[in-house]
Amino acid sequence: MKALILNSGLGSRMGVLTSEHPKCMTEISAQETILSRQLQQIVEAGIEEVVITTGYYDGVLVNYCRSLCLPLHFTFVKNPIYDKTNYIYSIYCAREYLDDDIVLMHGDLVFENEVFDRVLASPVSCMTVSSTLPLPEKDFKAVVKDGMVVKVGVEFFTDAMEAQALYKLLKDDWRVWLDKIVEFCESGKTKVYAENALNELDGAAGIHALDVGNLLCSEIDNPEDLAVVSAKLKEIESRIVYMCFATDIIHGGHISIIKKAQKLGRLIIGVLSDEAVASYKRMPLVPASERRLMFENIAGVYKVVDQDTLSYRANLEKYRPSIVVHGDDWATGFQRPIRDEVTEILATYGGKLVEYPYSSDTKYAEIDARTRADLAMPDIRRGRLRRMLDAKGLITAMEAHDGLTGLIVEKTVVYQDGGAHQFDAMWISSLCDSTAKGKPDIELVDMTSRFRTIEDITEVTTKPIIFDGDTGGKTEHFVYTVRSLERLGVSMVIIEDKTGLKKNSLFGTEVEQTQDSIENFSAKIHAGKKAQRTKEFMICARIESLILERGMEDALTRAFAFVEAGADAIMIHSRKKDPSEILEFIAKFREKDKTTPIVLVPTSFNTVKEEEWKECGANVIIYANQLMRAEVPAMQKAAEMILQNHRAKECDAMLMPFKDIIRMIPAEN
Ligand code: SPV
Ligand code: MG
Repeated sequence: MKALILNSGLGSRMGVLTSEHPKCMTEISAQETILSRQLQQIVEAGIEEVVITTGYYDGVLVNYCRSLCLPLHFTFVKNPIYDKTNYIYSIYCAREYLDDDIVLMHGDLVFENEVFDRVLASPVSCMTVSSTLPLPEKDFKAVVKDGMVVKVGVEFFTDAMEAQALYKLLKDDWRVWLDKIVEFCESGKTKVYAENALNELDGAAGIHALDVGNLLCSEIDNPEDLAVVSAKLKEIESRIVYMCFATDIIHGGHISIIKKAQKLGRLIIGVLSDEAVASYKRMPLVPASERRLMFENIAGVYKVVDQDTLSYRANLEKYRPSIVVHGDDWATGFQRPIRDEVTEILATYGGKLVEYPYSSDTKYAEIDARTRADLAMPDIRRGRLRRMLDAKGLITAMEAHDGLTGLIVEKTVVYQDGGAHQFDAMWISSLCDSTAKGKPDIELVDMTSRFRTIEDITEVTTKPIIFDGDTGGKTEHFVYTVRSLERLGVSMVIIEDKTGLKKNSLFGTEVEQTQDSIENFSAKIHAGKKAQRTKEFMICARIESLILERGMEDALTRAFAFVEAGADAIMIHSRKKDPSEILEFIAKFREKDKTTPIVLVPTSFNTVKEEEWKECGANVIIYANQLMRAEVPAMQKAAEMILQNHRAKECDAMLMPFKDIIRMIPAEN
């Protein structure tokens, strides 16, 4: 594709403004002339070849073009009789350089970037027209029939639209018009418009009308036009354009959409907070503060701001952008409500949404896959729990006891309110790990086996892991456990302040259970903290006082002592249905300690919703056994049905179709 700019004319209606240079060198702002703007737009469109017809002050024009130092290859063609002919003859002079697709523009034309983008994106030959501007008395109008331009000239008023000499012409269509131009010039018709030749073709050049409405696309004929166009340009350039990003890696697809958005005005980029990103996809690899820096360092980004929620409302109300830019992927799917809210807010003040096609390039999908693979690595996985806690305030963990349940925790997503809700972490429960092996929950399944379960899960997932360490065993053993868990990429171990033969807490006082002394248990925590090698690993002290009916005071005394001993978090447990003792504990603990995370396992006291837990000061909610308790009755039922019917047919209805289960876990490639 080549650009052809017609700059031979005298520009006599500009008065003194063209006394020393051609009209195209007229300044339209402090930084640019008509020509420098056109050339910059051509460069940004990726066009490298420019043919410029010259005449009036041709030497000045040529020097000026070279002085701009743009990455363009210029061909200057002088119309030697520019003062006696019209630009049809200039094109004729340049004809040997025009054997290509052409974008043709008059040298006095100023258009905003969106107009040029639309012209270049047109798959067919086109001319810019406006269906909304009034028909000018003396300037070009196009007669448009069935979307095609059939005549162009100042004399047409019927079926006509305001038109500007900005064309994209595919090679074959251009050839038809150029042949006619040649015919005209060779028969002496050199004082007419090139469009007079076009009009004789009766639409055979296949030029479509491209309606640019009220977007800026105007020629500058006189000082009044110059004032109007300059003012409009100023307004366009001070327009605020807003985009929001959640990504932690910037690739070519992002840069390309940013470049497009920059052309629409001053680009403000909103960086989605870690909490908001984690709520709809995953904890970002790079925290928001660093993601801000990435965008601040992209040339031409006007400003980078925080966006704290998935909803754009706060920032749209604050910055009132004229344009919001987004990929078109959110028009369907779970982000639709966010988009609807954006369009609704923009409509209240006349802003508009510009959507560009979402890049489904496989190389970007590969980057995403690689990022996911990184998330599974121990060093990257381990620290994410702490970061999520900091970012979200409250996180949820669901029990996983093997690779399959790990995958369910990893992949289950529910779309609500424009967000995607999912579990933040996985809980490797001693109860479920033992039950899966048909063993009682009495620390019978040894650590080697428990670590094997962790590995089965880490092999196929990326979410952070909270490990149920039972009592932690002997202090001398616990220090080894801590380091092994760190190596496995586990983020937190929870150990309970019991000693002797541990039984599951939900038995309560129905079985004999001994609570460890504050001193012993504090020493165990202290030793664990001293042994750990990574700074992010967390040891959580679990307090059994309420389970063993030792009272609130005992629970609180222990909690403060264990924090003092180095515990990074505390877990308070209860087997009552009524959550009030837990709520009382949280309130009393928070009177003195505002920061140490509080972990809950609301198996019995299951009526309180996550948001309420967050409000009252809890930080980690563990769903400790629900997947196991869901699978056991389903399996028992299937087994019974087969036994009852002496065949499998009857139980088929309650089973996952065979074709689904064999495809559920795709092979890695
Ligand atoms: C587990 O899941 O193994 C626990 C939590 O320790 S509870 O069963 O409630 O004691
Ligand atoms: Mg347990």
